[in-house]
Amino acid sequence: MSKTIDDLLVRDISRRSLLKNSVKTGVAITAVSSATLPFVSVQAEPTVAGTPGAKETVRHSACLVNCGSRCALKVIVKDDTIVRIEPEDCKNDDVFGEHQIRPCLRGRASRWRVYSPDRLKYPLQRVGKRGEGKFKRISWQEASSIIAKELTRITEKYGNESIYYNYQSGAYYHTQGTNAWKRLLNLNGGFLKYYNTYSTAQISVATPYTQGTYVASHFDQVKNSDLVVFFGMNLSETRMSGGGQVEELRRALEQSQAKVIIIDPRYTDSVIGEHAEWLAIKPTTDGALVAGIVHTLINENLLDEAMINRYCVGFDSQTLPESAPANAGYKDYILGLGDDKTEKTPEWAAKVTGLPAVRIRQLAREIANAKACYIAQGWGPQRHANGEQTVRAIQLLPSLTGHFGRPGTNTGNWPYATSYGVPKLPEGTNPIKTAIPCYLWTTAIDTPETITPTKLGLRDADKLKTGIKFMLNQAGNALLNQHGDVNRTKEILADESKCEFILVIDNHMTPSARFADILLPETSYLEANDLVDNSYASGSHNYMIAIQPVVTPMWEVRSTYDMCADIAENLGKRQEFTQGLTQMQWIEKNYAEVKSKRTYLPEWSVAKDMGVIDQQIATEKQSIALADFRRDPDANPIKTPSGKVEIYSARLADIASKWELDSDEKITAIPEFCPSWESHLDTKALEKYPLQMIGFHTKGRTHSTYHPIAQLREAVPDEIWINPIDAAARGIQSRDRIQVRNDRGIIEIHAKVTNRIAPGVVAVPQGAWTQSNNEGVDIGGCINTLTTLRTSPLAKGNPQHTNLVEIKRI
Ligand SMILES: Nc1nc2c(c(=O)[nH]1)N[C@H]1C(S)=C(S)[C@@H](COP(=O)(O)OP(=O)(O)OC[C@H]3O[C@@H](n4cnc5c(=O)[nH]c(N)nc54)[C@H](O)[C@@H]3O)O[C@H]1N2
Ligand SMILES: Nc1nc2c(c(=O)[nH]1)N[C@H]1C(S)=C(S)[C@@H](COP(=O)(O)OP(=O)(O)OC[C@H]3O[C@@H](n4cnc5c(=O)[nH]c(N)nc54)[C@H](O)[C@@H]3O)O[C@H]1N2
Ligand code: SF4
Ligand SMILES: [Mo]
Repeated sequence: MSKTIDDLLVRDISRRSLLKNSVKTGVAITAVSSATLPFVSVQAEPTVAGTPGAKETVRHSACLVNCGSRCALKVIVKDDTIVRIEPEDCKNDDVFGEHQIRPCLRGRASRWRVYSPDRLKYPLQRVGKRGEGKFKRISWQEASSIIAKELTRITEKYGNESIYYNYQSGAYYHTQGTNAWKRLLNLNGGFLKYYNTYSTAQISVATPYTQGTYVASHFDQVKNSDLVVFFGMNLSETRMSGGGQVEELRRALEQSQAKVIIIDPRYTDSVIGEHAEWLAIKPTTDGALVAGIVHTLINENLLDEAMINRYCVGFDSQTLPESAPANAGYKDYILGLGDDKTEKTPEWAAKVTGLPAVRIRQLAREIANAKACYIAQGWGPQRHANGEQTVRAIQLLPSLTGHFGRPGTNTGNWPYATSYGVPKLPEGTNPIKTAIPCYLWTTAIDTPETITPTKLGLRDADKLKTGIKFMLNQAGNALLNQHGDVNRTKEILADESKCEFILVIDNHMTPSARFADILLPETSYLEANDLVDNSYASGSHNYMIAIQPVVTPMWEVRSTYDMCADIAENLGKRQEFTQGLTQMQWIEKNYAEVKSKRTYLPEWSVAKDMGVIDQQIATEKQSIALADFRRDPDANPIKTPSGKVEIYSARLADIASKWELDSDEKITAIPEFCPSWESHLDTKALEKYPLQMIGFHTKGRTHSTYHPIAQLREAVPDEIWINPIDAAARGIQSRDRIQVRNDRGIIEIHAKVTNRIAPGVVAVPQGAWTQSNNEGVDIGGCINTLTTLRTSPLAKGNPQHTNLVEIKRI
């Protein structure tokens, strides 16, 4: 008889284990109806039962989610139960680098993730239709053997290129998780690769054409700036850690008191936190704003063209490559001498962007007259259908105005972190070289023959042999929730003749987990051992944290290191996988490697119980991007073919002539503004769906992680932001329940009527768990029910912020 997850959680547990677990956590027996599962589940307060007089002890962990930060957690435990979570102590909060790596509201709430009724407790095998959410409990031995058999069967039948490790970012372990799985798959002969990420597809593909490599100055440099211009950069929500960039920027601004201007369709928390001026731009139009700015700079003689020609090619016709047609430079484009014969005056830009022409002119003068202007873009502006153009246009501004390679300046990009340098479990080498853009995995299941190099960006092969047949989804919810077009994705996944096997490993019964054939429960990071680096967004601040299980891992949850070792054994490769080491021994080995370079560190026997072991700040030299290039561009060329900033890219001109593009798509040699499909300039689509809808990364979650925590849902409610003008036209008030629709689906969500969003634009916090009602309406309010599987022209990246919708009150 098939069983639902309710049966498993409630009825299948023996009375004995039920009692044992409920004593331990107080929540294990909470019933979770599968009908309400993806939504907010009722949570019970973990009760501290057991030994009378038990003492509180302190244990150390870290929050390993993908918010770019990495916060140390001081966990107060009593009788093997987490009582509360505090920030770690610090040496001296006044000193940058000795300061507190303060966790945000999510990290502080993470005991609720551990004790959530949605926790996966045992290995499960699907018994109903795929996606239905019906599973039976199996043993770890059975699970390992089934996985090894399927891996062997599918590899033998279709080849290793049919095995796929899906994009994911749920837990940045060093010795379990991703590295363990990839190590296992590599031992099995490899797997189909992907390139890009859901975060930065457009910026990572477009940047090399203009700047050679992606580089940026640490925010610390803002201490030397007098002006800061941010395009869609919302550090106050996306970098909330005390060990992250919001803290670095705050300290730098305190020193320089620089003026901050933030260009964003929303008046974000950062506008408030940075005392900034807000310019409410329409989504997808930053490239037009840049053009309007450059028009003013030319018109008012504010550019040093000799300087520009020293560092850049393709601004004017003098520096165009030979292959370029006449009048193909950016200056000609701006002055209306290019193909489109349109002068990019501030008045032209005002019509496109929604910003006043007078403010565009003023902004140009402010940037030109600044002593050191720090220009950066978040990744929201590029997560669009014309994102590549936006990226390159913003990158032009520092080059044209000379605000690069000097103290207080930047490159137009968002800096990463200087990492501390903690090693990871080696992945091994993947013999398969073929790679697809990560957003196209659904296409690689459904219509693999359509993925070619010139149509959909296939790399290192002319076509795919079979498409994806085995899907491995570890610590990710992009099998459904975080991917585009949820309704279409469900159909593709449900077809068992296409993708034949789906393995999911998670902590929670997420919308993706429900599509698993085998579903495995991993430890949460509060139950794991590891040694971890600061993450990619801590800026110049870098550090190393030892994490330890703060409580005994509950139920049958396990580290994926041990799971992979067992599967390897079934494949006859245990020794090759482990090299005779336990996970703990790998951790010790990694520490020894770090200590060999930093001899001042304590012995591991001491370090393993310290939580934060060491904190450092990058040197000034590491902090200013392009400093050598600025000083002497001939001696220190950047990594473009010309060695200079390529405003005109001959490589892009070549791609544009060879790739197959749709009639509404464009790749151009210079970063001209290309109106986007499904934007306010797509007049045909606009008739049916008159509002532009963007998503944003909310402080209430990290993507979909932390979603089922009721306290967070109450503190940061999921609401769609609507301007009062658009709300009044539809009779909508704050807290009204509304439907948002387009051809791909319908979601329900509460309204937030606010002047904090530009008219004509609505914004939905991304990451809410999708949940369909009987009519197919997503009452969970997941934005990806409305997003598209179409990709951007050059990067073939996810345009998840480019959507047109209509809304109505229910
Ligand atoms: N709290 C929290 N923090 C996170 C995450 C999270 O889920 N929650 N996710 C982490 C991850 S993995 C990533 S990749 C980063 C994401 O960081 P980003 O990609 O930068 O975050 P977004 O919120 O998507 O976009 C940033 C801002 O861009 C604005 N924006 C959207 N479209 C446009 C446009 O066309 N032009 C301009 N000028 N602005 C635009 C949005 O309103 C938003 O305020 O955040 C990381 N940090
Ligand atoms: N519409 C829209 N969609 C977006 C975005 C957007 O801006 N708009 N942003 C995109 C971006 S930038 C990103 S990076 C992706 C992120 O997408 P994902 O990488 O899928 O991130 P999460 O949704 O946080 O899913 C992480 C999963 O890991 C699980 N997890 C957490 N800890 C552990 C652990 O220790 N072990 C295991 N096995 N599992 C664990 C969590 O329960 C969760 O299900 O989403 C993308 N999707
Ligand atoms: S979600 Fe990010 S900022 Fe918040 S505690 Fe975790 S690592 Fe720190
Ligand atoms: Mo991301």
